[in-house]
Amino acid sequence: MCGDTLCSIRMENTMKTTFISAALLAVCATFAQAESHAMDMPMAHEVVLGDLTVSDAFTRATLPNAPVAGGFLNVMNNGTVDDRLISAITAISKDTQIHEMAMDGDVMKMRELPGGLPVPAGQTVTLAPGGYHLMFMGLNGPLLEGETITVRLMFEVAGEVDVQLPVGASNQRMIGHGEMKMGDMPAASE
Ligand SMILES: [Cu+2]
Repeated sequence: MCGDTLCSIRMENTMKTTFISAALLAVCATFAQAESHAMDMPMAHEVVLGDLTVSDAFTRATLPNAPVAGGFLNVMNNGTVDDRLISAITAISKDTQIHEMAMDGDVMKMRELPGGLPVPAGQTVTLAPGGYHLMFMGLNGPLLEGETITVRLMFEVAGEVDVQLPVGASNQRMIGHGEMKMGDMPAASE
């Protein structure tokens, strides 16, 4: 857990003295504790799965009887093989779909991507409010700001990975940022 470079160097240099090593291990343990404490807070983090890096995942708080919620994240494909997000599943809802926003006449509507969402080699695909998103259909209960939900993503090539989505404010637009302006798309429409 002690990923700190300075810490690693110190560890190497002090292997000759078990007493000092033990002291430094204690320091490392303290760092590790600080890190794990920080993970309790809603914050950006990354999950690596093969050539894919999933980052900046979040969802948004819902009203008590809201039937649906959206899930948002980035998927970077660092490899040379195209991949595809084929499905997602979570305990918070009865069904999870992969949606896109598209114009239907002059009305913006969302619809399911039955074939999943391509993640081309060398590219980053963004799921964000107003664009591609995960749609949690049939919520088992409200999502409360400050909580974290777990969503399992299934990719055609890379396989499966569990991603933590901190629950942000009902109008959060992206991770680490807050508010959208009044009159923007309400959360209930996504
Ligand atoms: Cu949707």
